Amino acid sequence: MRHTASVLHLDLDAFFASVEQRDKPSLRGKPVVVGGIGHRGVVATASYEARSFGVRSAMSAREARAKCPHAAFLSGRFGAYRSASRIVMGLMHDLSPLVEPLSLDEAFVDLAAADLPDLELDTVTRVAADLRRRVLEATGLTASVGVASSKFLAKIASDLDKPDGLRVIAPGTELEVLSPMAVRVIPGVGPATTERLHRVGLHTVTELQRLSEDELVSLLGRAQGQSLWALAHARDDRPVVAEREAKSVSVEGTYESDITDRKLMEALLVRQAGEVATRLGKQGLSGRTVSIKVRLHDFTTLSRSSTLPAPTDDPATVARLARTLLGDLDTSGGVRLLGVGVSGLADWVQEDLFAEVGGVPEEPAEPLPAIPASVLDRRGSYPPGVDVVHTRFGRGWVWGSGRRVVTVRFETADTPPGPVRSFDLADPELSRWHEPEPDDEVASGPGWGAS
Ligand code: TTP
Ligand code: MG
Repeated sequence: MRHTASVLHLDLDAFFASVEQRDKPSLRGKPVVVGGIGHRGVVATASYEARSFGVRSAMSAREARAKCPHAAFLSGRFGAYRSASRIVMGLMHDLSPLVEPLSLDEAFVDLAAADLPDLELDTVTRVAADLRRRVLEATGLTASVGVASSKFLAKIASDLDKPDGLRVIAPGTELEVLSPMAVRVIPGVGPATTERLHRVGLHTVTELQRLSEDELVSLLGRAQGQSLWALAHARDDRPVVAEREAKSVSVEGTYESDITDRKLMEALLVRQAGEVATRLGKQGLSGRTVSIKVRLHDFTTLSRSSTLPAPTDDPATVARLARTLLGDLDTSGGVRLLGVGVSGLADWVQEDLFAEVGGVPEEPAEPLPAIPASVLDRRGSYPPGVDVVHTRFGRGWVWGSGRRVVTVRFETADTPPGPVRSFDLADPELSRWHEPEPDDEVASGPGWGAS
């Protein structure tokens, strides 16, 4: 714990749903649910209006529909979420070189590494308010911000006035804020530990504080007991760790219907590996680390990577590693996104690498299936919420589709709520519209480009 409130935590409010309300004026102030909307779908997030009906992240779409049948159920637009995230992360980097992203919509900023006259409460409060204002101006999204003397308290603080809140916990008052809270606010206290603590009558942090460190260790084991004891006393010295610069070249694809056929997944990875290798070749680059990214039907996103002894730009090598990495993942529920990336880039290739090291498994003998055109062609597919453009009516979003009819609401972030019109699914004047992404073939971070 520091003597100054110099750790800032920012978390965007109802992130995916807020991006949807920003870009779809007719949904502002209304219940919106984003996630897998099919029969096995799971809610990724819900707008605060939908939350008031009891809709929550990770709930099944079916339950969400029962609780809030009049909500707009949208399938998600990751390109739009990614570009909003990039802008917000950039604003935090403008403030301090030490930014630690936790997810697309959440990060810690170390204000002690920022160029500020001092770290007095007035100063950090002004800086936090400025940051919230800049985020709103640049993205149209509200962020909740907390500032405190440690990561743990800063994260608690950002939740205190959520949504659209700002809370600064003055150094010296940490225990006042923390003690009355429920034990589950402590990182590492999940449902199982909460249940265990409840069974011995421990519900609040105050109650935890009455136990000695040894008592907590005997209850929960050494590692968890010690960490819980420290956090219950607001002791947290974890530093803000800046994300490492990780240049990469990557390709990914999202698929309209979940892919369950393992061989088809492998065929898609092989195709993407080829595209990644082509991009590497064009830029005269090679890389040591091959990664795959898999988003399951319930929006859980997994990644796996494997590092070679020396850089490669060989499509077959990238493909073989990607297929091997897929082998470690349980994809039986189906996947909606696959991606292949190469990082650890160098501007040279070691020739004939695997003749020497033999580090990559042999190509499996079984041939892969051809990829059906329908998997790759998204032009004729209109899940609810996606952006479209009509040659005469302009830009809009899919309100619903079925029985060969697509219904579109013609509006964008910059227009008033717009009219709804229906079209034949095969109408040649109607097509999907994709936000132009910045040139991120060589991107910072995981840097997944679109395929
Ligand atoms: P959160 O910050 O946990 O949630 P949120 O931003 O929607 O709402 P708030 O912070 O106001 O409570 O997660 C950020 C985004 O991550 C969220 O908009 C959607 C996505 N997400 C999932 O895809 N699945 C999940 O289970 C969760 C919790 C979030
Ligand atoms: Mg959030």
